Amino acid sequence: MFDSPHRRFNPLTGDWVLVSPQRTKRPWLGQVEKVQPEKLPRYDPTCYLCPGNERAGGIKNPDYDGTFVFDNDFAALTPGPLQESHASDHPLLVSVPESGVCRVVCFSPRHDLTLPELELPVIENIITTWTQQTGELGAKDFIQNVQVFENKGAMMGCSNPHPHSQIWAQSQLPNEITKELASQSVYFHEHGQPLLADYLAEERKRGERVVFQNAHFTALVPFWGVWPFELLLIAHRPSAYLMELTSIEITALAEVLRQIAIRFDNLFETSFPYSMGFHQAPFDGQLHSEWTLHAHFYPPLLRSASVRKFMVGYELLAMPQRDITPETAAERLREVSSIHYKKSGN
Ligand code: H2U
Ligand code: ZN
Repeated sequence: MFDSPHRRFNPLTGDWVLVSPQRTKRPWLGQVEKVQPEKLPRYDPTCYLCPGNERAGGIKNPDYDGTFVFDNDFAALTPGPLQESHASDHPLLVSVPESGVCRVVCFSPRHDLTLPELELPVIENIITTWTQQTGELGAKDFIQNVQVFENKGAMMGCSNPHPHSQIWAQSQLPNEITKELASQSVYFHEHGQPLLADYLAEERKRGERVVFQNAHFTALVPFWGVWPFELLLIAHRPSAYLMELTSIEITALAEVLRQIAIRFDNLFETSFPYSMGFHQAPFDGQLHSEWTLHAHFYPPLLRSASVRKFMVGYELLAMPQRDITPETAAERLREVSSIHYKKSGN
């Protein structure tokens, strides 16, 4: 059915992606090299995230033993209610003020252990920290959106290998949330069901794009995925915010996150780079029955630890394009071992 070029529609954003399955057979002239992973120490005296070390600006980290949260020393947003007015003197030169809070969340004191290498209770603790932070920041009267995300790997612009994530909370909705809110609202209005709940039910019935699932979450390669091994992680129970998760659901989410990260690493036997983040409903005091808590994983690697997908010419100028189909990507992620390659000694 999907052997020839076609477009697929992303109902969450309204965007289209061009899929060219016939191109996966084209000859590859580039190098496919094995990248030797850098062996990191448990503690790095030069790391600004390790316990007890000094950060830029002179603040000293505590001797933390769980997660560690701090205000980003180079925050992209500054807190407080919007003050100055940006009255535009031309309709084509529009700007509005923005305010917010940026934080960094270290996963654990260990400089050398990434998400797939951490034990389940440590991952549960990370989720609990994201949840508490979301609750605290979302409750501020000048905050409308809380974006929890992780950039993993130098390829994704991550500045420090010490495993950490970030939270940017801001006073207005960013582009992706605006698009997803509009699509989910229209769908809910027309069908009386959340868009992602209906999508999830269909994907679980079909199974071909599902990578891993447990009783509370499903990770799948979305039908409209753009990146080769893109994943969408969807909550089974209708929920709009991390704070709605029960302790059982937090454990289930930790298991799915761990499984995704292990399978990613095993695919090319490398510390698999990606940007991931949770999409929660706006913090605007409204009841968001249309929203389903979910996370997106956008990994750039295509065929080895060093060969990545570039979003360049056609993608920048026209629309996203992919060769390997979401169905093939899902199959590959299902087939790899569920035990981390470093642990299994493969
Ligand atoms: P990455 O997740 O992209 O690596 O970003 C790490 C963040 O850490 C980055 O936003 C912040 C940078 O501003 N940072 C500090 O807050 N303090 C420091 O001492 C260095 C980096
Ligand atoms: Zn460190």
